[in-house]
Amino acid sequence: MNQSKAFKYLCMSGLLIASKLVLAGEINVIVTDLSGNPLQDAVVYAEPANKQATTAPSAASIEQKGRKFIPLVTVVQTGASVSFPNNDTVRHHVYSFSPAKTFELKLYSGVPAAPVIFDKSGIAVLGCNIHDQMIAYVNIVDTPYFTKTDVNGKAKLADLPNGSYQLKTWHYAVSKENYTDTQTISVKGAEQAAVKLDIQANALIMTK
Ligand SMILES: [Cu+2]
Repeated sequence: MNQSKAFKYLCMSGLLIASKLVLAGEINVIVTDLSGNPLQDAVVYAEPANKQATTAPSAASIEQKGRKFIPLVTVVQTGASVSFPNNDTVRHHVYSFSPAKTFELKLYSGVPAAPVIFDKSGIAVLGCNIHDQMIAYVNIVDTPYFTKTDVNGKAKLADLPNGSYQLKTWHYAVSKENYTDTQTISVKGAEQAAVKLDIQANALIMTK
């Protein structure tokens, strides 16, 4: 390779690296109630306008401990398998009657042999037949770009290819059942979004 060719080669690889950096967009989201109080455990996800090559869904786990489901809210991509390890000394009987996923894990201790596959998008509400106070939510989404808000109501969707997205936000305490806030957002770099949800304050569950 002569000098000018080597220079061209260097320039091209530099451009490749630069274009990769530019392509990695993100959305920083803050979710509050109508009075501006931050909402923890809101599910935030971005659906690309142009469907990307599908990414295999990651598995998840919802533990039972202290007669609670941990975590309270889980978000998975459609097709994900979820295991339900029982780490209590009492037995649990986990079920969901939700159309998004109807299933039952009859009275068991330890880890059930087979995980549950959440093969349809939507929201599944989980309960336990023995312990009425036990509740958990699984939001099944058709995109690999999803997360949950932290205690400050903040969430970051990172590594998004540039383009147009439907940014969707859901919270289990929202007044209108299964309401999902939707806004269109164009991702070119580090984007910001604010979402206000009409929630029932008395429906908030303390996880700490
Ligand atoms: Cu139970």
